[in-house]
Amino acid sequence: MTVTLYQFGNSVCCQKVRITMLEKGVEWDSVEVNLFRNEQYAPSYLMLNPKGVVPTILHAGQPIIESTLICEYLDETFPDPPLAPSSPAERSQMRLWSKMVDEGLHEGISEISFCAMFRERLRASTEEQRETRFNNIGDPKRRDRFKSTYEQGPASPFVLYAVASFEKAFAQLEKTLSTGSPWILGGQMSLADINLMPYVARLEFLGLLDLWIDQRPHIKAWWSRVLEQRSFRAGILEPLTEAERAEMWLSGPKIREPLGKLILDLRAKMAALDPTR
Ligand SMILES: N[C@@H](CCC(=O)N[C@@H](CS)C(=O)NCC(=O)O)C(=O)O
Repeated sequence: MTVTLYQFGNSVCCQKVRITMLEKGVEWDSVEVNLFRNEQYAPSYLMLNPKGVVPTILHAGQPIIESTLICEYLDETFPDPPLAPSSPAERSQMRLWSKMVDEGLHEGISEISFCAMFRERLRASTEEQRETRFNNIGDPKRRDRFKSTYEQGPASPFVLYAVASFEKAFAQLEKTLSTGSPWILGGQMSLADINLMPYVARLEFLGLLDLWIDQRPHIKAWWSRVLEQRSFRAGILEPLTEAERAEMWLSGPKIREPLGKLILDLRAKMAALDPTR
């Protein structure tokens, strides 16, 4: 039975679902939900995904939403090769990594991407178009975040939270990989690695990744391994259009200096709290 993926090109959550399907050898049909044309709020799409976000998959007549849950669904439905460890204890470790992505990095990358790219785009639109865009965001918390970042750019507290969640995740990743394992949970790549890949890739495409990983050799080695994976290339690199690459590559450097400063300030504060770090 075919899988239908409702997606939008450069969306990080769609990228991790594509990598999972490629690892599994699952073929899919694609339906574009154009986020810039607000197609995520079309009543027919809201019937599938009441949150009005991508991705959604439709399989055996059943819509499945939430990218982390979609990847787990795919792993259970198409068991070969397994992308989750067999022991419950290790699976709970894997889900801790997924939670870190879902509860911190996802919001973080939206903020950083918004600050670098979409802010420019919104600036170029009319006051009326901007208000419509903000009013269309159903979740008031999310609306406040985007408004704050639109108005204050890298000085928005939400950008600081974003920088801090990546700093915390990368510190944890470096420590985990320093045991010598090639992948987060040991010798096999798992959903823990896959869930992180699009978020690290976005920082790379924005030309900002080195700000976090320059002094973290184990992450650099992990990242080189990721770049060699066929599923990563086919799921993230190849579908990117020239325009998407150019937009990321040209806009990231505009926020590089303030972000670099935020990271250094944060590290200084952490070191003052815990001099053994
Ligand atoms: N927790 C959700 C988050 C989904 C999400 O935020 N998707 C973004 C694209 S990466 C989206 O559809 N945004 C819609 C919008 O900006 O209106 C998941 O992992 O599936």
